[in-house]
Amino acid sequence: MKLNFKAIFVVVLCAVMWCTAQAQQVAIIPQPAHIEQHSGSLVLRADMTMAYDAECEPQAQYLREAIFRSTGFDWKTSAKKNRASVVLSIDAERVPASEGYELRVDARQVRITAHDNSGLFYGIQSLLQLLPPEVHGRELQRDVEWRLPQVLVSDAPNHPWRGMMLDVARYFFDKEFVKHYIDMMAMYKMNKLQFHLIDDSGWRLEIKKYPRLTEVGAWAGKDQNRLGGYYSQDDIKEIIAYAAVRGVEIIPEIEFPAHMLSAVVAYPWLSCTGKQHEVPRQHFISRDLLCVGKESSLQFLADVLDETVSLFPSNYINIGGDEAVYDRWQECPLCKKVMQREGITKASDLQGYLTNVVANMMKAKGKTVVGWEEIIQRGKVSQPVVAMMWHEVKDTIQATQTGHKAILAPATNVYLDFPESRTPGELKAATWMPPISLEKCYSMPINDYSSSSTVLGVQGCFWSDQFIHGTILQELPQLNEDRSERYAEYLTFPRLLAVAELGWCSNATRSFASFKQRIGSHYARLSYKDCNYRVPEPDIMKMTEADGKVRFELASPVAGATIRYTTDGSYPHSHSAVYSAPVTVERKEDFRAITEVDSRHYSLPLYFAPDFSAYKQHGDFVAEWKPNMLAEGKGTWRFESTGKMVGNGTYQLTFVCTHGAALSLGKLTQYKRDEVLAEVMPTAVAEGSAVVTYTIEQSAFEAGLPFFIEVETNGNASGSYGYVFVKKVK
Ligand code: TNX
Repeated sequence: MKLNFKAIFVVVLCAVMWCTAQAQQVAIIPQPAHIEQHSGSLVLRADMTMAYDAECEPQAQYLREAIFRSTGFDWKTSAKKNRASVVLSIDAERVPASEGYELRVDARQVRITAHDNSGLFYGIQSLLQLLPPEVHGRELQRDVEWRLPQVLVSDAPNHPWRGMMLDVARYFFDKEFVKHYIDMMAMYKMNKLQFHLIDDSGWRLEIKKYPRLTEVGAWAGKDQNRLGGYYSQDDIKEIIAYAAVRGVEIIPEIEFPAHMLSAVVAYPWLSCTGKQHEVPRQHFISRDLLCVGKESSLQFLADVLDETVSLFPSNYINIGGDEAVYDRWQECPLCKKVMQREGITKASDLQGYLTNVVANMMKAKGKTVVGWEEIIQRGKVSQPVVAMMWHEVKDTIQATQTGHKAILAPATNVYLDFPESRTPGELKAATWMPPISLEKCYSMPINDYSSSSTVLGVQGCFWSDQFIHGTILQELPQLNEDRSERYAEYLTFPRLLAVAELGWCSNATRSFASFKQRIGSHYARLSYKDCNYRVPEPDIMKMTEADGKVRFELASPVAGATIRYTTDGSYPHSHSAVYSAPVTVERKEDFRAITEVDSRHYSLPLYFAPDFSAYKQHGDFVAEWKPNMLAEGKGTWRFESTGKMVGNGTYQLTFVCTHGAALSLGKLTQYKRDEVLAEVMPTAVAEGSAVVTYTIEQSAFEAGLPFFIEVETNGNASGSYGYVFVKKVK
């Protein structure tokens, strides 16, 4: 037989090219502004060398260590840039955009040229993301070919502010976790950490002039059972230095006039009343504010801010300012005096006055004040400040109209303390707003940045009041180690990657479809970084309903993961059938499928919520009752309504009996945690008592608190089933 060598050669060549192409899929997050992929690659070796300008030293060291840790290659420094295999330089003329970089990989060399040190760090991150995921490993990885595709990336961020807020006040995350969080932000080119150091439930920053802030204010409970902690000034310096190499600026947040009960516990004279409180163990918004009328409390503020800004090199200082309730100021003779002196008529406008005083004080130190949106909404503030818009994106108009800047941090899209889904089995998290899926997070509207923009960028917020002191996490015995930290990661990832892309990319380069495709290979990178994440449910590529049957075509959202499924409504496990081709079932509720990354990491099953379209006129679904939830004769049924009646106004709650015995319903009581808010009788009963409506006037809504409804029931003896719906009518 005569072998056709030419044909064999072509086949082999094609196979090699196909394999290389498969392995070399470029999937950088955030998506670079410009990227050209060339054919060919470069394989890293132990005998490579690095050359760099002296000013690149911190980032060169970072790269050398990252490469050594995972590959074991101990690259030597070379003096000759044209001979070295990796060349790092800073050249602001060649790369004019701030934080920008150019990354070139050709057949013999990697070159990163950046505008500044941040840009250089970002070029290195893109380089690492071009290598196999093992490069992020914390120890030596064996049998990996460290192949880089040949590329030319030229990249710079669209928005100058790409932030995360970490709430270390409600739950104390230790120094190591904070560093890890910063490292993860930096991997995705985020550059600002708002460090929420103070809240009612804890004071976390050592202030030498006021030692009781941390001796007393950092701890809830007593003796060996006390919980909490704080950062010494040395810890802070260590965290700042760690962040600086990674281009992350740390902006300390010193909250006032509300959300600072921990300071009032330490020094009761700070408040108007002087009342002695305890550091709370649950989400709580203190009504005892910092007194604006006392010289001593203003001096305290000045001293604390002085010590804080001399510790943190950032040009910004965040003063919090959210959610104050002004009754105390209204009643305080000293505060009233200030109002008179300043010609202020509303107690709430005292906050604007205080913001101005502080903003002027900070300006003298070369610092700009940042705070929650309330700082520009309570009276006139003449010094330009930066407002963190946490309610609605459209409210940034207020900043434009008053000459301030703004950052988008809307709870609806970028509050990562909300769960991703309503799927049964989802870990508990904040409920005062609906869940935020990865797509919803990614789809936050944001305009492209220009130097005249009001909006400087975007900031994700990670609050920890919902699992303060482990109260929720005690329910998760399987997460025994660092459970709160793992849980914080579960909520933060993968959504942090979406927030990163919102800040980095222009609208022209941002696309959820492309992001979805790129993120698939990032889960492995997160794992090598030892970072927990929420495993996404399988993607439904196509669902066809025909002849009373449903056909599912699925795909794994995680590269390399397996999909397992059941068709009898049971929960899939590690021995369930592996999905390899479309599956047809009779009822879609009976089809369940999970994404299995490994035996310990898998998603929740796909979930199909019941169809409520027949009840549309009653509003949104709140709760469901079944016979086993109710007493046989007279009794009360209690259910949670958190997140269903967001904001003050008039609401109609409708109880619809769907089958079984119609219930007779009596008095309804609404609770905010333990406090009774309303007691009402039905306002309408229809369809032979199967549809009962109540009207509730809500005037005491508070974000972050749980709400409950309790209703008197009678007549479940023969079994009753139904739904509760809510509609806002005013
Ligand atoms: C509202 S957002 C708060 C925080 C809570 C958060 C919980 C904002 C400025 N204030 O105090 O932690 O809700 O989601």
